[in-house]
Amino acid sequence: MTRAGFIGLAGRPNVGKSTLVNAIVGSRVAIVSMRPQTTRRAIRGIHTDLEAGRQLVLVDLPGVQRPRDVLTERMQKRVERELADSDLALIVINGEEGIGPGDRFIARALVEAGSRLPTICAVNKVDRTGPNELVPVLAEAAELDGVDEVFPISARDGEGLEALVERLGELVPEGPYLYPPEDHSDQSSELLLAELIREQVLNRTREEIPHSVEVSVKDITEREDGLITVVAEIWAETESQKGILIGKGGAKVEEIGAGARRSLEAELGAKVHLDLKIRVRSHWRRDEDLLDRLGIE
Ligand SMILES: Nc1nc2c(ncn2[C@@H]2O[C@H](COP(=O)(O)OP(=O)(O)OP(=O)(O)O)[C@@H](O)[C@H]2O)c(=O)[nH]1
Ligand SMILES: [Mg+2]
Repeated sequence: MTRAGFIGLAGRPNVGKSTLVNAIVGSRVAIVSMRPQTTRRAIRGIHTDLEAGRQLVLVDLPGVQRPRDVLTERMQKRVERELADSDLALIVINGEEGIGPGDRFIARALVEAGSRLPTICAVNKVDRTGPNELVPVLAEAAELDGVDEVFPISARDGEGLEALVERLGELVPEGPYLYPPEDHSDQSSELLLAELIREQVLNRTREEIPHSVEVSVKDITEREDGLITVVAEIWAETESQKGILIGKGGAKVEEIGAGARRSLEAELGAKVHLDLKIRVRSHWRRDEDLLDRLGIE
């Protein structure tokens, strides 16, 4: 009998949830940045171990936060819904910073949601902590409301991941696979490519720009000689943001475009021509219909 289940990832922004999902899946399904609130949708990363007969569906979620606008409100609601539908909860903590009120709030909220999921806590970024700092964090993590077990890990280095995956595999229920074993994610290629472009924007801009930008892929076509053309739009909320994104003499958009093209080429394993336009869509973060269409629901 195989085992398979949904594992909802909960944690503050920036603790390394998406990095962890990519590391367990073994391929890039979710984008990562040093900015908080990188993830906007629920992305399912799929790890299937045919030999062991188990499939982990890791639901990467936006970091838990206090909503500020329709976008973040939707993100927060999505987190709650997804966790309620999961078989297990995986709370991710930043071991370098230690446990704070935000982490306690998340643990308590999971318990109060009532479903009483088996809850594992992963203390991440242990590559940044010395043993003397780590021991008290692990002890505090074990004391968090509802937490059953604690695993020290480094999503970046891979330390501790085998033990964590092994345990998650034991905890998911018996049942058939939920996705075809060869799949890594449930995202469309349009969405994955748009996210890879947005990742370049996040890593190459500052202040309010990362939060104000959304990317939409309009078209992907492959020529006979293998060249893939990707047509995409970067949306800013104001003309002044658009100006920053374009940069002096177009320098910024060129830099973003070059980085994005390399990232798309690595993902697609082909030469890419990226047709990138910057558009203003005022208040897209508050436009309910648009957010629906973007799959941020
Ligand atoms: N040193 C170290 N850095 C890490 C590790 N895991 C993640 N990071 C870094 O932490 C930052 C945030 O990582 P993400 O995976 O985007 O974090 P997240 O929890 O998904 O963030 P949101 O989507 O904003 O909620 C990035 O700069 C990562 O490279 C780790 O194990 N060690
Ligand atoms: Mg993330």
